[in-house]
Amino acid sequence: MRLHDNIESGNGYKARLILKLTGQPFTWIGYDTYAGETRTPEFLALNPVGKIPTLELDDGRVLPESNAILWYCAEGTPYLPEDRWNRAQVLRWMCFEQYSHEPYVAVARSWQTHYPDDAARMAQLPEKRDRGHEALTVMEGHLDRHDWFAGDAYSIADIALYAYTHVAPEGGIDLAPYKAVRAWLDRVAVQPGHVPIDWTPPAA
Ligand SMILES: N[C@@H](CCC(=O)N[C@@H](CS)C(=O)NCC(=O)O)C(=O)O
Repeated sequence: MRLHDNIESGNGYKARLILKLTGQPFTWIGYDTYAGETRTPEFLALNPVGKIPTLELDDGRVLPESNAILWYCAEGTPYLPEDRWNRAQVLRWMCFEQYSHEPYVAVARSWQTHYPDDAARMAQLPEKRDRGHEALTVMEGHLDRHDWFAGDAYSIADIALYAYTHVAPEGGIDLAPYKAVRAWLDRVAVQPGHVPIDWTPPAA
């Protein structure tokens, strides 16, 4: 498999982490998304949305969307539960991540890191951070009563939410008020096979 990716990306990290945890070999191909490298005709032929992560299977099929990649790579492994209710919980938290978390927590990080001199973006940053805190408050409420997001085990729901939560301070979102979230981040980071966001597979 070939993973089209960007090393800073939390969405890309989800794919890197599940491939590493499940021991699936892959070739890593990096793009500078800020320089428009995913908007070339060649890349758009691969993924018309023009975004990483994009997973290219050995038979030529192409799977975009980080959470779809998580699902595909985790099928048949302990990272995707078999129980019907717990699978629905995985999907529920992944939808929450894409609609109520990533657009704020990830965007605040991206803008603060890459566009600190862009007055229009900086004017919107407080609103992004506020919405990020709303998402973290929801997570704190869940993690106050549970160790994991879906059922009683580490799953791709945790990976989906870990990817941008653990780097939220890079977007000016302080995690100090979220004790249960911080304890969960620590639990994720000590899972066997865990790798940090800037890990890439050794070159073949
Ligand atoms: N919903 C997508 C979002 C992917 C996404 O936003 N990718 C960004 C990097 S994190 C990207 O490729 N941006 C480049 C561009 O839009 O040109 C997913 O979860 O994979």
